[in-house]
Amino acid sequence: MFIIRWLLGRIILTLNFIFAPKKPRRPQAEQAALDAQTQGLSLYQYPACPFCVKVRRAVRRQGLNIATIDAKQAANKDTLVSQGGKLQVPCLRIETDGQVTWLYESSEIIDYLELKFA
Ligand SMILES: N[C@@H](CCC(=O)N[C@@H](CS)C(=O)NCC(=O)O)C(=O)O
Repeated sequence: MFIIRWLLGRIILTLNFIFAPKKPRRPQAEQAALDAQTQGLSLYQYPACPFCVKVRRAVRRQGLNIATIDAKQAANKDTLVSQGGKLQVPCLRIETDGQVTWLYESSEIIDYLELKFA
């Protein structure tokens, strides 16, 4: 079972690499303004999780720079569970004006980003 999951993960990562979506090209100032808006966002994820890949592709397609946090690492996993509420990735940590919210579900994360930054 572990081998099959590992293999599927490698296939997903390879396909994602080969068919990586194009980042939009923006004027530097526009990108900098966008980066300032996304500074409070971080994506808790696993590298080879298909739902995480889906979100990372959407992030790339939108040309957003959002920090990715590997939830496989014990400290990050603990933070996700204790502050987010459960161990499930992807999860978007949203910090605005000192307030933190945790958004689970890949489709909801993508909808949120499209609504906010499209
Ligand atoms: N419906 C969720 C599914 C997410 C999901 O199943 N994530 C798996 C990883 S692929 C997970 O977090 N499993 C918990 C674990 O690995 O402990 C979504 O679309 O985001």
